[in-house]
Amino acid sequence: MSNELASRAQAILRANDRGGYTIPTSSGLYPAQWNWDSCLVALGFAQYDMPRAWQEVETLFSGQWKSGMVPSILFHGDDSTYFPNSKIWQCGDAVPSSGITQPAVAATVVRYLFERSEPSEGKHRLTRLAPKLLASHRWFYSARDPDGTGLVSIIHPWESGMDNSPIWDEALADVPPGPSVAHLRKDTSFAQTSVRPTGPEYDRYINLVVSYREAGYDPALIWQAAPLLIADIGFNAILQRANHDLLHLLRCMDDHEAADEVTVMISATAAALETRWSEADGIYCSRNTRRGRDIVKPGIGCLLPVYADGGTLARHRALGARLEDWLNKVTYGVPSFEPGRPEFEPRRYWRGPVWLVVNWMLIDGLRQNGATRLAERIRRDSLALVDLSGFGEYFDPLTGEALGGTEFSWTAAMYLFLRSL
Ligand code: 9WN
Repeated sequence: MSNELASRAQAILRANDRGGYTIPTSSGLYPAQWNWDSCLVALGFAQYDMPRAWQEVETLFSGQWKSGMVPSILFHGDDSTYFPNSKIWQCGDAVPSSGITQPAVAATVVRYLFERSEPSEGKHRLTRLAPKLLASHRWFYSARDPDGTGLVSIIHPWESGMDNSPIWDEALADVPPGPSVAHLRKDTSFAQTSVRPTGPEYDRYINLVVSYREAGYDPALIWQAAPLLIADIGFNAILQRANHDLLHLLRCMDDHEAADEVTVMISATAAALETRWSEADGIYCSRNTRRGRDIVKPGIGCLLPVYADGGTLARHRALGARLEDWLNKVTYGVPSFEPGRPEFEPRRYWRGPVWLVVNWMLIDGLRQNGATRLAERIRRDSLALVDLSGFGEYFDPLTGEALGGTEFSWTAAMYLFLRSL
């Protein structure tokens, strides 16, 4: 572990700081505030500047919609190098934003900050944030699980944060492509086309945006008509973990009524997650809610119940064994999709590359479940990747090469955070 790399990581966070929020990379690829990036970046700031860590999350919540939804992107400034930018989305209550959300890591991060802050400072910050966190969890269940199944559905692959995972392939193929947007894409000017989502995927991503814009971003209309609706295991596991952390925070504040409400969410999701375990496949399966079909594909999200703490110990062991098998097939873990499968592409975005933010979730979950040796293996791989290739957006699990955007905020933050563990 090098102090020089830690200084570089801090320099990246400084360079990507836009005053109260951090853009994912200064390369032009992502010139706005992203939801889960910001929360995870706060874990990096927390290693040396706690007020700045809090501020990152507070700025994100300044863009929360009245409905409770926290958008996936807040466009605070010039967004002309991004497509689709605020002109395409045409929404946002307090701040121009996207009209969809991202994985619910905020409560988990706020708990981390709270537990490491000076008590009166932590309490002061939490008192302002807790009602917002609660509103966002309420929104997840009311807007995205109106039938009360215990599992929320995403309406766009971008909501998962794992944009082009093979998990979405079938559901995305059902989405009409709409007009080609190849000439409007900006991402491929900043990163190689071969490591980004494909043209047909992008056309559908944008066609989904247009259909939600036309529905006025109304949750009820979207629930009825969304061309893509998926109850994803990874997304629900992250939410469930955040439910547990939110419950803890509410108890610390003696807010028993709100704590009871979150307990109900936890019970419903815990029961529902267990129904998604497939003994035959040895994984938790996502579900195509729109089609009423299981998605039996081993993406990294299927391992995240270890982080949610929702499964039984036996299943955690099975997940650990599966994870170890993946690690034995690559040089650096953890690949974002099971190696050896036909869909596995080691260099293409969420179809195989390693992402340190998900590595952290697995490390944390494994440690909680006593699998410290495996957790340490993933932590070592994560730090070694940065040592070898720098602060890329994601990494080839076979060669360790850094791919996508450069000088990436969440990779820098994870380096600082993981070296502290
Ligand atoms: C769409 C910012 C974001 C991450 C996502 C990652 C990628 C955006 C894009 O970049 O998604 O939200 O345009 O490709 O998949 O996880 O939050 O870093």
